Amino acid sequence: MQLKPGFAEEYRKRHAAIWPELQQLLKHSGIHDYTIFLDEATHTLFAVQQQSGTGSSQDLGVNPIVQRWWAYMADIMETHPDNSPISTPLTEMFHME
Ligand code: RM4
Repeated sequence: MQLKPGFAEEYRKRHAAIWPELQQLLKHSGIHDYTIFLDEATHTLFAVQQQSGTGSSQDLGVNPIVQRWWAYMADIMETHPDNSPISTPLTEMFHME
């Protein structure tokens, strides 16, 4: 995902206060060990998560809680017209248990 320049602290602050209902939805959807990193040079947000359900956090856009969260975050992120974050799925190149 992509952060707008200058909003790193605001992004961190908002996520430190993530809505309990969103956190509960993510967990109940099988998302855990979810971390988001920032490449400060390019403002790229790299999200990594474990998925024990049928999809990722980005597949939850039909849920009103996620729609409200995406609308809340849209002022500091690069988004599609529906406020969903513009994101690029990455190709796994190496994994070691
Ligand atoms: C991110 C983005 C993701 C959401 C996390 C919690 O900024 O909105 O879609 O899963 O926050």
